[in-house]
Amino acid sequence: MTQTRTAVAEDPAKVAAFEARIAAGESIEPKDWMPEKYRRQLVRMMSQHAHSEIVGMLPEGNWITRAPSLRRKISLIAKVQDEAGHGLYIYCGAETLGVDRSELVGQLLDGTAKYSSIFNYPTLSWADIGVIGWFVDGAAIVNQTILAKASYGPYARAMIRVCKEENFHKRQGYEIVAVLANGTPAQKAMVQDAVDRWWWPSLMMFGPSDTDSPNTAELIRWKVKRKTNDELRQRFVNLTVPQAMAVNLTLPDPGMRHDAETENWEFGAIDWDEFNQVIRGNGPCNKERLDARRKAHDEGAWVREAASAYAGKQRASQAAEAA
Ligand code: BYC
Repeated sequence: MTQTRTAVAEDPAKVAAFEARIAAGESIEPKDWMPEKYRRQLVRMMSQHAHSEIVGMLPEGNWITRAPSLRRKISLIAKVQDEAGHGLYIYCGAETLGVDRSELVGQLLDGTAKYSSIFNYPTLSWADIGVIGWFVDGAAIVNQTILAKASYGPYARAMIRVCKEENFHKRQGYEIVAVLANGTPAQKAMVQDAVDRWWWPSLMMFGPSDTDSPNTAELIRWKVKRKTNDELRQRFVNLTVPQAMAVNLTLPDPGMRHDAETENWEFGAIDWDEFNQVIRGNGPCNKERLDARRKAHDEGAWVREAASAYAGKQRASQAAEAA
């Protein structure tokens, strides 16, 4: 089955029953009837999410061989391995919608599928590893805690485990940041530089502003998204500003101010031209990331072949036993 099934007129009674289930807060499960557009929106979102987890292993993976101590190396290996696990759960979840993982991976490798903009920036210093855990996993927690209440059961359930692991990732990142921020002047300058480079791209992770987000209204109506891009971005800013203050680091937004009435930290204008360039494939590392994924895919062909051959033998021996 492919994502590009031809649109057929849907039975209005089935659509109404589906909408009523959503309104009642019921969870939609793989064998339940669902509108084709709901299915397609989920395949789009879940596949992009899975791709982000897998591509997201690359910037941090670059630092495994250069981690400054055995303890840091062990934590970083565990974190990067967790991201692979998240990608696999979410690909499995997407497959419950009747799409094949190889098709989705093909779309990533041929450049037609998106993955999170954040992973198209380079990791220039060890401090970047701390800041990614703090900002990027912190942003992911804000987004994914809400997705754990999404109307599609397999996606929501995957998010529960993912969020538990993301909490460890965030803490290992923030701890690296706190140690560097209390270290030598050179360490403090290194971590401040990482904060300056990652702050704005982290805010872009939440997607375009609500007024420019074509998918939000439909996804909110179907309770896939429970908060808008701007609502989640604001929540992330509100949580992160005090954390920056606690370690005496400055966020690169001189106009930021606290609004006593709304209790929000108001932030400056996001560079949407930069965001659009990155999601169109023109970010600093888009080519490098896709080249790395294509190389890994080609070099892993023998593993897929061996696994298929083994599964074929298992099937044959089970059939022989049953005969
Ligand atoms: N980057 O209508 P909109 C992680 C696209 S990995 C790239 O607002 P939607 C981690 C969007 O797809 C966590 N593209 O879309 C891993 C759409 O394009 P199409 C990744 C973006 O779906 C390793 C178009 O722009 N998290 O945590 O309503 C190490 C219009 O946007 C981005 C997820 O994937 C972006 N930042 O909302 C460390 C969460 N933003 O498909 C950490 C799941 C938007 O129409 N996804 N686009 O061509 C979501 O929550 C939502 O899909 C989004 C976008 C908020 C991202």
